[in-house]
Amino acid sequence: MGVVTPGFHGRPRPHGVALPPGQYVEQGFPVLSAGPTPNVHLDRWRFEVVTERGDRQGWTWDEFLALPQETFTTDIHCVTRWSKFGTRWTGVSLDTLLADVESMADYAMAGSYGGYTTNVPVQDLLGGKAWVVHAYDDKPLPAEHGGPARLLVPHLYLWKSAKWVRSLELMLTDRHGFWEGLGYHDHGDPWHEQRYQGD
Ligand SMILES: Nc1nc2c(c(=O)[nH]1)N[C@H]1C(S)=C(S)[C@@H](COP(=O)(O)O)O[C@H]1N2
Ligand SMILES: [Mo]
Repeated sequence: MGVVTPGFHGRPRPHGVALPPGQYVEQGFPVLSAGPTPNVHLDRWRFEVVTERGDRQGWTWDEFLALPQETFTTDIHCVTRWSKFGTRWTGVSLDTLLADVESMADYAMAGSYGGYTTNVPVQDLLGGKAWVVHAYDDKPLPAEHGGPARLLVPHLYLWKSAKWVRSLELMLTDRHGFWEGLGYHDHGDPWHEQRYQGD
């Protein structure tokens, strides 16, 4: 019928089902950065995977864009208690980026241009759960939200989704990233309110 219902966005959400505990729904898209927004030139951009043996596999911007791309819609959840429903992204699955990488590692450290780091279990990066994204709402990802490209692990709190991502280091033993070293959780599952170490 083509009827547009004002104020209605996305699929119906039974009360309490899609919002993790302690979160509220945010209509805007807040920017949370621990430092200045780095200016990353596309001709010098690289994304690199480093294994526990020191083997490296990297992509230039053109090589990265030539990989199979996925466009998907997902909810995101920030530990500062805002959640945003129905965000639309385009990027490359970590399943694709790790397909030819030989590793026994259970842990990964994402590293960003500008120096931010965050640790994520490898299990949370595989199985269609994580991407390196370069478009938001079908437009190039704005720099303040992590452009040219950011990690997106939407089933974990958003601090795990490193903006301006540059590398993924695979590790046999876990280490703390930036916020984890300041007391935030190593896993960060919003459905289990894993906000701080010990939660
Ligand atoms: N490189 C980098 N990535 C980062 C951060 C940061 O400070 N630097 N902040 C994290 C935090 S705490 C959150 S909540 C999200 C915020 O993403 P947004 O600014 O696109 O909302 O980015 C995460 N990724
Ligand atoms: Mo955050």
